[in-house]
Amino acid sequence: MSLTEDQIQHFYREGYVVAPKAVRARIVREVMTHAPAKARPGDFWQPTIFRHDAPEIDAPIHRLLVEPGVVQAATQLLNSPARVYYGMLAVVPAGGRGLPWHQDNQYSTILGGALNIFIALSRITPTMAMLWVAPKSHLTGTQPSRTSAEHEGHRTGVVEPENGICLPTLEPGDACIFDRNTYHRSVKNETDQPRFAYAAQYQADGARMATDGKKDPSRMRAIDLRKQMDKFLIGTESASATLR
Ligand SMILES: O=C(O)CCC(=O)C(=O)O
Repeated sequence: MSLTEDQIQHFYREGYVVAPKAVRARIVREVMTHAPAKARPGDFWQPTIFRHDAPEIDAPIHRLLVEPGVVQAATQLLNSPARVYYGMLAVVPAGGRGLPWHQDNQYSTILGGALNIFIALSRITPTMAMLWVAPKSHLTGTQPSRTSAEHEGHRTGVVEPENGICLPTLEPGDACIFDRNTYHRSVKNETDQPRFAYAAQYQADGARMATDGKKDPSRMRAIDLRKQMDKFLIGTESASATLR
């Protein structure tokens, strides 16, 4: 997926951009032959997190991190080779709650460029724990945060944004790309079907951790991770050659 100049300007100006058809339908279908098994009973958002030290675990799901169109968009927006920072399948069970308003940088602060690509794996309507974003909230940098009383293990902004908008329906493979400082949340899944999405997070090649000013050596370039993951995706299409 190659983003247009208009889409790139929207991302920088508003802090997010919607990218239809970011992931090929065939790849979404393949991922969705594995993702439903990760849904657990419960009434709250459920992650299945990529492990940098064990990329073979759930590779048929985490392959989205190295999907060429996704990496291409990250590379364009970061204006540098993209390093994989974090990846997770995010399921919101039927009737379950999503996450409170937060900036990803309120969990761990990365300086020098980082973003999140929220990929719909099922059709996500506004009442299905859809993603909300607060336009332009990236412009004020990383804001004070606290642990959320209602969402165990999660952070939320001390001051919630007042200009949040709910995204329109996303079809499987559509994505919303947002800056690591853009406030976002998801609300309740009011339907009787689980919501499936994948959050693919990248940082610029030279980005550093605010805690110690160092580069994180565990965060590989997506192009290198793809070569590793190809080994665990035997029988499926290899895309290494098309990655830059
Ligand atoms: O899965 C969701 O509903 C929200 C994802 C999210 O907040 C994140 O990836 O930081």
